[in-house]
Amino acid sequence: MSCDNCEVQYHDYYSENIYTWCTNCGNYGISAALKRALVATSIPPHKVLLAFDIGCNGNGADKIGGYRFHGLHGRVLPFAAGAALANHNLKVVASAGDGATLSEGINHLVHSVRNNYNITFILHNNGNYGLTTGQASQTTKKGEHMNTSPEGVITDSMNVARFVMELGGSFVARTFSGDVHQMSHIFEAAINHKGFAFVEVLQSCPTYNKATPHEWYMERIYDTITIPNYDNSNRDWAREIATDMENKIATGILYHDKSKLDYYSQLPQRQDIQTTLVDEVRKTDVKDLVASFR
Ligand SMILES: Cc1ncc(C[n+]2csc(CCOP(=O)(O)OP(=O)(O)O)c2C)c(N)n1
Repeated sequence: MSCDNCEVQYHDYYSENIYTWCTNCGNYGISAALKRALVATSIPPHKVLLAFDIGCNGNGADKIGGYRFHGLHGRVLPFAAGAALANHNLKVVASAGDGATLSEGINHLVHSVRNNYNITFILHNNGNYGLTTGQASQTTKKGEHMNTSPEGVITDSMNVARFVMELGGSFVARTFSGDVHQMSHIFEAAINHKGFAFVEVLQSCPTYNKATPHEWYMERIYDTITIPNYDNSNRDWAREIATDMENKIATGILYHDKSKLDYYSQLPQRQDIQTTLVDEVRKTDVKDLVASFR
């Protein structure tokens, strides 16, 4: 569908490709919630770029309509940020695993948060490197027995939502792959946020992460809407509730700073310019420049 004013429907994001994830993988729910959020925000497929990292999460790249990119492990964020800066008429939603994001790509996470690029980032946190068959990641629980740590993981697990808050993230949410309803609403809010919207999805991995199955999360998660008078513009409060990852795990939009300006909006040289960088490059004749290298 390429009509700008047509009503966006769920089947506009349909893909005929067959899913290859394991039975009960959290990626099914995440993929469905993303489609629902794109429909709810009335974004037609030709107005969105869905950028995927490498991993089980990335195998969702051809299971959805729209412009899609499937890149290098750990590098989805610089690609997504570049696309958003070059063409701010496109909504950009990037997805990646915890392995990619918190190891090879952690520098990109840090600077994407700091720069507040106008993108939505969905972290598929299944607590391991799924596609390469269950090595420990930075969010694997301490003590868990994994393929590369048969005696148990000896390092502390990382609290990534708190990490992003400490970096000054403007939108920090946490949700659960088993709750498509909550995920859809959070993705929708993230897409509507102007700036870097970080969404951690606690994802069950039934094949390789035996410590935190679907049921483990079901017994522990709660929604911040159940906290009386919870104010998600209060960063100290958000930090406090984001800390516990063992007993009572907070989900919802944990922190939201609506006043922080995104990167592009702060560039004085781009103020009042209606064209995108993509338009401008298209209009530039580079023949002479190229000839100068011969
Ligand atoms: C630069 C690079 N490093 C490593 C790999 C190998 N590799 C492919 S998928 C993967 C694990 C992915 O784990 P994660 O990012 O957590 O995503 P998941 O599969 O769990 O969704 C690795 C290490 C690669 N393809 N490219």
